[in-house]
Parts: sequence; structure tokens; C-alpha cells
Amino acid sequence: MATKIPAIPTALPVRLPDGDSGDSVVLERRTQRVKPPQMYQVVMLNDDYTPMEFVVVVIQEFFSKDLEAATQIMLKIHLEGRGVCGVYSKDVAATKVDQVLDAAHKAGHPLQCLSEPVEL
Ligand code: TYC
Repeated sequence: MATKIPAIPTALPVRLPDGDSGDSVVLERRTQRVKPPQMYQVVMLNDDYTPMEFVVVVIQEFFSKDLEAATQIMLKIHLEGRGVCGVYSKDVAATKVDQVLDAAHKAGHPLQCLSEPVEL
């Protein structure tokens, strides 16, 4: 199946009409026609029961954070109620949410996580 790549117009050379020797070009500015795709942030929520260590491991494993970054994110969630673990395309964000909820469920923890569009 052929995938159509969206056109991103840039400054295109335009030939001038008569009177011109033929080798001059004008750079015509056009506005960009395609918007970048909406991105989604995966937000983890605080609760009173999930162990801090489990949250840190989950953030390291599914969001590719090192121990220090994962600990900072976990503490932010613990103190503020929610925190962003990463920003992805819609499908990837949904997969991350599934992975976190599955891991939490299997471990018997009530950890909650969601994805939401990133505000401009
Ligand atoms: N509040 C939890 C505790 O004190 C730790 C925790 C942090 C739980 C982040 C969930 O997303 C979370 N054990």
C-alpha cells in the first residue's frame, strides 16, 4: 500500500513572465498547509496505596527515564496529585497507558494513568 507523504510547501521558485531573461527566480512565500499532529501526554495519578518504588520502576521501564528522573516524576505526582511521564503520538500514548495499567493490575496496585492532548 502506498503511503502519501503530506506536502510541506516551502519557498518555491517561480518563473517571471515576459521581459525576463528566463533565468531569474522569485522566492514566493507560502503558508504551511499541514499542521503537526496532535501530541498526547501520559499522566500518572497519585493514590495512597501504590508503593513509591513500584511507581519509579514503572516510569523507568515504560517511559525510558533513568532512576533520578523517574524519582523526580514520582515525587511530583506524590506531592501534586498528577505528573506527566512522557509525550507521544496518540497511539503510542494509549499503548503506554495500557502497559502501565496492566503492570499495576498484575502487581495488585491501584495505580491510575491516562493520556490527554497536549495544550498548545
Ligand atoms: N502516594 C504513594 C505513596 O505514598 C506513592 C505514589 C506516587 C503513588 C505516585 C502513585 O502515581 C503515584 N505510597
